[in-house]
Amino acid sequence: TEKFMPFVTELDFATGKLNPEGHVITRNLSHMKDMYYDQEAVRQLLGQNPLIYVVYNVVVPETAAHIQHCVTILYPGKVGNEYFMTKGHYHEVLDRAEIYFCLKGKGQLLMQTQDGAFASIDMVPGSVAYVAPEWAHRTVNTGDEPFVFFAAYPGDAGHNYGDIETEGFAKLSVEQNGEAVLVDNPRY
Ligand code: PAN
Ligand code: ZN
Repeated sequence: TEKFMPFVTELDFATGKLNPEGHVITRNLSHMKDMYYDQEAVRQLLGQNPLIYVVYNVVVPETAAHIQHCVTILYPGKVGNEYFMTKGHYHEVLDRAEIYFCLKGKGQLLMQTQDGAFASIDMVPGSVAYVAPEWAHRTVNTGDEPFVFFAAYPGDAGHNYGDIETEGFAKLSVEQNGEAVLVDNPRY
């Protein structure tokens, strides 16, 4: 069999972009409108349909032998008083862990398990967070500049968005008096 050859991707620290860009995923509000709590605020913002995040994925085979890696640029903003966030997911192969390394901006990493545990980690440049096996994960931009983080995870992990689409996360990250606070999700 052919050897898979080593290669390098350049990450621009100023923007978070990868070169080559790889597989690019963009998420606007319309891609995740049901995930925000304040549906009236969603309706008001949908005309403008803001870009919420972009993911640059280095393309490698999706097998256990490989390590998927990517950069997420999560833009600042709010829907009502809820901060812009990623969709969030469990890995399709539930016990596949992940590392998140914050490069720029600030945010929160929200995590939960199927048996009801919840955890959150504040991320600033230099924070290296370990998403342990079996934890769903979502990031939130609590700052006023792009929140940029690098991620690496097993090649066969896959993404399960369905469970989060139906259940949401146990906590919402909202601005209260200029501060980011976690509140119980009334719909959870
Ligand atoms: C990350 C996420 C990325 C976007 O690379 O996929 O930040 O978030 P969603 O996938 O939840 O939309 C990761 O956790 N990969 O496994
Ligand atoms: Zn993941």
